[in-house]
Amino acid sequence: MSGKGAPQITPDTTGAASLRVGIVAAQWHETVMDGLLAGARRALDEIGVAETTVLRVPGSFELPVAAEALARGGYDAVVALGVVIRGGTPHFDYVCQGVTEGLTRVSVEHAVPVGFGVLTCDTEEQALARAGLPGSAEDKGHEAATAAVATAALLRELPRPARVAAAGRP
Ligand code: DLZ
Repeated sequence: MSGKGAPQITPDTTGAASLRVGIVAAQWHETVMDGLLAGARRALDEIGVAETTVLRVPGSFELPVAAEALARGGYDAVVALGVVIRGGTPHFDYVCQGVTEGLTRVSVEHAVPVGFGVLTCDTEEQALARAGLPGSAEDKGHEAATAAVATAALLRELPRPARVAAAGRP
């Protein structure tokens, strides 16, 4: 995918202070992760989100279980951050697939938006270019946090019965 065609997203900040947002972040590839995490925090500050919890899991494969715990715990949105860099074995594909499917499942089953800030790259250079660091072309942590909160604000507009039904709760 290229970054071309990305929208300019401006979340409805009304009531943003009351949103509970969780960040789940892996620890592999420290420099890139520092950039993603800083970008996500900056986005939440700009929007005015007051309450943020950060869970640092070992690797990206552990992101879905942490996201699940936050979604189950009543958080309004989750931002998932990780960096997976292709190696010489099929491991990359299994980790990427597990994370993507796991986060999608959490989001849909709980009707809680999960911002997808997981970089899946062939090289570290590609990851650095997307990390929101000085010299990076893109800031995927900021994008993921903005998308998650914008979607949470949108869902909050729905009548409560629709939200509860979407999450499959009685
Ligand atoms: C094992 C592994 C490898 C090889 N590469 C990465 C990576 O590039 N990025 C990442 O976030 N995690 C990696 N991991 C760790 C797995 O995500 C996971 O933490 C371990 O397999 C333990 O479950």
